[in-house]
Amino acid sequence: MTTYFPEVTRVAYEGKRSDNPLSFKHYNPDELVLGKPMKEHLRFSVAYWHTFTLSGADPFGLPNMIRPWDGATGMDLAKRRVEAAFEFMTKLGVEYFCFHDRDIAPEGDTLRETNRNLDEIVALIKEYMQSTGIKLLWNTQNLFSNPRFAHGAATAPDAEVFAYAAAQVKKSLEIAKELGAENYVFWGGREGYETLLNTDLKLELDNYARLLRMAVDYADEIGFTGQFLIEPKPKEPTKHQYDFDVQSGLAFLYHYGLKDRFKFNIEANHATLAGHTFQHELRFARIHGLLGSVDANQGDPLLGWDTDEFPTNLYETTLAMYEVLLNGGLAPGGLNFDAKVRRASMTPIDLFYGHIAGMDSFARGLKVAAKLLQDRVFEREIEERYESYRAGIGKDIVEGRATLQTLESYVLDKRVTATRSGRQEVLLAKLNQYL
Ligand code: XYL
Repeated sequence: MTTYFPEVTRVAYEGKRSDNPLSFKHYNPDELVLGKPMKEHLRFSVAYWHTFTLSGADPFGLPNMIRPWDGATGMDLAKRRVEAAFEFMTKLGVEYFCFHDRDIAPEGDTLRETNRNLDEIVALIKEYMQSTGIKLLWNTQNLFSNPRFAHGAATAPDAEVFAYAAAQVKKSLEIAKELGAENYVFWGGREGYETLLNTDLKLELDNYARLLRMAVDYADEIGFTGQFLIEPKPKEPTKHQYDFDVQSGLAFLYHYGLKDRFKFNIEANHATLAGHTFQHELRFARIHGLLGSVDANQGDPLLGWDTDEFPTNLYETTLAMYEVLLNGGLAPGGLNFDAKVRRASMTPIDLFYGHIAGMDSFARGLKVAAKLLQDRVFEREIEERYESYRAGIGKDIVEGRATLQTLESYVLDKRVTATRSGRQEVLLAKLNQYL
């Protein structure tokens, strides 16, 4: 049997004093945090596309990644990638992975041929899943790379393109069922617009909702019970993506009656592209009971696009895990590394380094967040800050007894001021103390 990563055995926890770059400094899978093993809190997943199909090509340069499956083509390439993927995940100790339909098998001349290719690779993946115990966190459909999707898929002006997209979703749901996917993702791809001058906005939004409705109906029909997830992103590739952020996604789900079937898959770099923090998007989804899963990566504050870097910012991973803990965990969702090594990190071993950096950063974030929660650092502050709503006039407001008249009589002869500090600086310093 071919070995794709001979220089790596099994990445193990060696603690923070180790200087072995192929070891974990913080991620100790079975260590208990708040009574639960770290691996169950974190549920890490490898993104097939960034790790096994990325070429390194960018608008300025040709493919440059050096990969142990180089030289193979077509179905042979697809099979070698599967073998390499399971070797990689086993050596890294990651129990989940995610893919788009087009990541795992090449397209044929017709959809029928393409689906045949998929069937062959899915059967191979299934064998590897059974022999390794590695599970599918989610799969999804790529409705954006093929030129037929230049104007969008469900939101394309051409009904035949809609039909093609729907057929792809059907097949991907069958794959999800076959492989026991725990979730199923819809990221908007090219569902958005470039200019309103040629766009029937209402029809496009209605059609997008129609495709999502067809997907949940078909899932019910075939008995696929995974959690459906919407992944917001404000822009890129289109100027305006329809699933802009969690707040606008919520309006969409409510408006089209899809709220009970979908939760959110939140990506850190998409949050920052939308002008929010990662924590904002997680919090917004969480308080509505719709935080489903996370695409764990980070953007670069100096660049305006989706750089999909491996997450290493401990402030972000800490505050993310703080939300995840308050959410009661992510299961059946997880932390999927929708992240790629930089173009200059072109050697195969860099794939391990990237994931190790991300896993350690989230493990450290988990430990810090757990301590912050145990000590109720922010909870106490927030409780005190809003204490006026627990008695008197505040209680009347939240319990619905107050009216504009009763509130007017309450304040008419009072001096109402704001003299209590928000203590932001104290809290930031406190956070630093825990890090
Ligand atoms: C691209 C998106 C995708 C989704 C899956 O910005 O993050 O990779 O995660 O379609």
